[in-house]
Amino acid sequence: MRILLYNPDNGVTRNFMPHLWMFLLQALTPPGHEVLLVDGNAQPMDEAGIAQFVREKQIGLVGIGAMTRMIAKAYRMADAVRAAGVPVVMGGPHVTEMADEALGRDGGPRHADAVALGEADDTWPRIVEDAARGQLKDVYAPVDAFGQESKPSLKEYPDIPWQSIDLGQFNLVPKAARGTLQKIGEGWGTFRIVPVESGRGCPYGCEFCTVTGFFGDSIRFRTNQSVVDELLRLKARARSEKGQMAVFFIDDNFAINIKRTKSLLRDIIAAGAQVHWVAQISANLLRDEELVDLIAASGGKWIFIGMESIDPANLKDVNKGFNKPGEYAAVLERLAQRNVYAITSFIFGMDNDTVGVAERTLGQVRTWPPGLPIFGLLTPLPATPLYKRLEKAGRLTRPKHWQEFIPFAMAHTPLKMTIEEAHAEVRYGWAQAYSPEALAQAVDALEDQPLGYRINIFLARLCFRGIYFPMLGRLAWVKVIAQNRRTIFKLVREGFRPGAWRGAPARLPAIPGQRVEGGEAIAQAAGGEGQAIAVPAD
Ligand code: B12
Ligand code: SF4
Repeated sequence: MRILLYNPDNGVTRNFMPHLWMFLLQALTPPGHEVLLVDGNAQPMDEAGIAQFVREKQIGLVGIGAMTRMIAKAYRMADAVRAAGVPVVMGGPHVTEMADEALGRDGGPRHADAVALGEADDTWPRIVEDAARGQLKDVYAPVDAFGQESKPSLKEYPDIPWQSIDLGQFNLVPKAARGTLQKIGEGWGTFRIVPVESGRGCPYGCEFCTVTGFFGDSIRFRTNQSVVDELLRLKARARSEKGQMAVFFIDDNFAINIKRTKSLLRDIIAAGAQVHWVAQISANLLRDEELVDLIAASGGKWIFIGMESIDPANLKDVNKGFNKPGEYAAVLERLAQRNVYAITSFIFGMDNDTVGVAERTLGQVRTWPPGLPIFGLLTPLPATPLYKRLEKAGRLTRPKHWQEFIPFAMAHTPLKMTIEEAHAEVRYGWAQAYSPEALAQAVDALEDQPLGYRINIFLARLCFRGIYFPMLGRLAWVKVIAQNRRTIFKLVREGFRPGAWRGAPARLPAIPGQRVEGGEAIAQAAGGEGQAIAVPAD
């Protein structure tokens, strides 16, 4: 049987990184079946397009995975596939929480023939075999022989064959430049950001987050060896195609067990498996100097930190009191001293937020080393404690907000400002943090650093700007380049100055004797050429 795994586009930004679930399920598919992957962010497709695709390729089963924000598109695509006579199985966080919606058991139309609940590592082979026999069940739940919920241990993690998978749709280097760039240094003919997981689960249970409920609070890790081997395969692939690979460790909290993270990073260094990487780590875990040393030495370049708010009362409200705004500056400085920078994520529209929260937050951000601030609105995702609290209090204004997804729009009323005021705050945050002046300041703040770093922070900021201000068309890029022409000219002029590409490499050495290979890739890793991303709450 030929299977299509499809991830819908998010409708806001382009793809900068493929979704891991597709590669994982592909690797877990029983022999005898062929699996094709289509990521809508990289290969845009509409309903007619997918129906034609499944007919032309003679697909026997379509698997669709989606987050809440893409679920409306996912349902439309599923409907088109089913109308073409091909069964659809859906999985991922949204349908796990809203299985009845996908199966049409809540009074609405049915979109999926089957739903895979939770982690599907163990159920997927069964789903494929049932589909091949034409006997798909409605619901596949990960349970053991006694009917108890079971979670894959990750100790036996499949080898994702990165060396041979078709990654054509995920090259971030524009076609026209590939030939020339292949010849530069170790080669830049391809640049890919690849998701790798080293563990699953987070016990913190922040009120707005799906993760603790979905993956459970028991944390599971792959073996160090399995992660190291995967990185080595990725490096080999990059070398063979004269390109670059960067990794996004998609673990929700990459340092949730500091001892184990240190041991993994040491093993990566010992095996020469360093690539440039990004990971999500909560601020409280970055107090550990040795951890930060190892992050830098093993290739860590950007750390995503879910700061959420600079107001301790807000943090307490959402069960994230372990975040201490008083220590944010020290954490960021500790990273910056090792040339590791931070993607700092903030949520507005929290219950203690009042008008002016964006400017108050920016006031702090401006005192920190330059990074990539991002701003979102508190969103009640289905089945989260936040959703339940707001529902009980009658505060949801759009209880099924996913049925008509609107980017950056509240679905409930905050306590101390109006919905419109919350929207204005988020707009202000983006507009100020990504204005030409703010970009110029970020570049200037790194005056003592090699030019490459400064170019990277500039490019990353340009790309991140697109999370809020869509930059999907050529015209949008031309406009933004024109607005930032002064900084661009400045960087170009400096490029011709002798010694411009050298400079104090890091204010603190990483671990002596260790060297990370490759170019300064992670700024692109964070955004990618002509791409923009939106990042999770951490
Ligand atoms: C990496 C990541 C991203 C990446 C993008 C995705 C990518 N290219 O990988 C980035 C950083 C861009 C991102 C952004 C956002 N993210 Co995000 N992200 C994640 C993260 C950390 C890892 C995803 C992952 O690969 N997990 C590992 C794989 C193995 O798990 P999985 O995807 O769930 O797949 C398993 C099962 O769900 C199932 N499955 C999944 N799909 C399918 C399909 C089929 C057919 C079947 C059978 C099974 C199946 O099988 C898989 C194996 O067990 C998750 C949290 C998490 N730990 O999952 C959040 C998460 C998915 N993100 C979330 C959110 C909210 C966002 C943002 C909206 C945040 C924001 N405010 O901006 C944005 C939106 C992005 C956008 N523009 O669309 C939420 C989604 C909750 C929900 N109900 O939708 C999560 C769960 C985190 C959270 N805080 O709750 N994210
Ligand atoms: S927001 Fe981050 S720290 Fe909080 S529960 Fe989710 S993954 Fe864990």
